[in-house]
Amino acid sequence: MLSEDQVAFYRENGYLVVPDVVDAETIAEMRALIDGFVEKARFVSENDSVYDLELTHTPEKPRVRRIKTPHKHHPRFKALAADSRITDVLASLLGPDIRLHGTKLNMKSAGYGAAVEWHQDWAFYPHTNDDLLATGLLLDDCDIENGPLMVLPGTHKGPTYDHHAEGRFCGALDPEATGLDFSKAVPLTGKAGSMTIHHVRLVHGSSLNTSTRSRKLLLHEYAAADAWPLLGVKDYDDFSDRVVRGTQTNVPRVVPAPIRMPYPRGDHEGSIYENQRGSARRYFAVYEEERKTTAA
Ligand SMILES: O=C(O)CCC(=O)C(=O)O
Repeated sequence: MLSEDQVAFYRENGYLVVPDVVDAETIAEMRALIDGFVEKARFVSENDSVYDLELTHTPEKPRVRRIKTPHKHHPRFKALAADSRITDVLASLLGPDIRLHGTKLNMKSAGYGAAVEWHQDWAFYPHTNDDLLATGLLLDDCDIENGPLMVLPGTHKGPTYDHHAEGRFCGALDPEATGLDFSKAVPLTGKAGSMTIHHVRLVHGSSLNTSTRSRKLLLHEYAAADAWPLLGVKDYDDFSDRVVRGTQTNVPRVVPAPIRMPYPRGDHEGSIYENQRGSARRYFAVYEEERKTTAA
């Protein structure tokens, strides 16, 4: 459970870092599982439903940028997303009934871990109310050099920015058009086992990993169970199965919040990394090796 001060801080700023949420044994188990996934990426040459590959990936040197929806690919990931060490913390922010919206594991490997441009998760999946957040379980120690998640405090109370380029959804906002002061961004650093929390409307991004250490961040997106997705429910059984705490409801709570729909869809669908290839203006640096590959 969070303290009253932590809840007040989250409501005001839109983020939190909670230390020691999971133990060293769980971290070691997750790392071993991930190493197995990366090893199997040798046999994959293109992005698919499991892997988002770095542009410089080869079978000899497998380079995984993201494991997509890990909870669908291994029961241990699914169990962790429903682990009460995480969901009990979130009950202080979302209420007792909580649904998992999605999961992703962003790898940010040493030497080539790619940046993620500034965006609001809300631009990807608007709901009937905005009681949604994402947690980031730090599977490695994370400091300013290995590409921490960066957030702009208080922006969860502001507008929903346009995440389109040339009329198509690109999953990134135009840093110049927003007038936001990115020098005020706060890096969410901490020891492995800590958990970051950011509100669904908070502007965030993250820079290159310029260190010799990896930065694995296991992201879980959660919604209050009475927040229903405006893009619709494709599979009601799966939707209900994703209630990780409390009970399901078919009575959505509707609260006004600024919304932009992520349509028309972008040229590069599949994950935020693919989406953001369509963004016209970049804020974060790109590795030279990746720049050459994109240009080629
Ligand atoms: O990996 C990160 O640091 C940021 C990831 C993120 O914001 C996202 O995948 O939506």
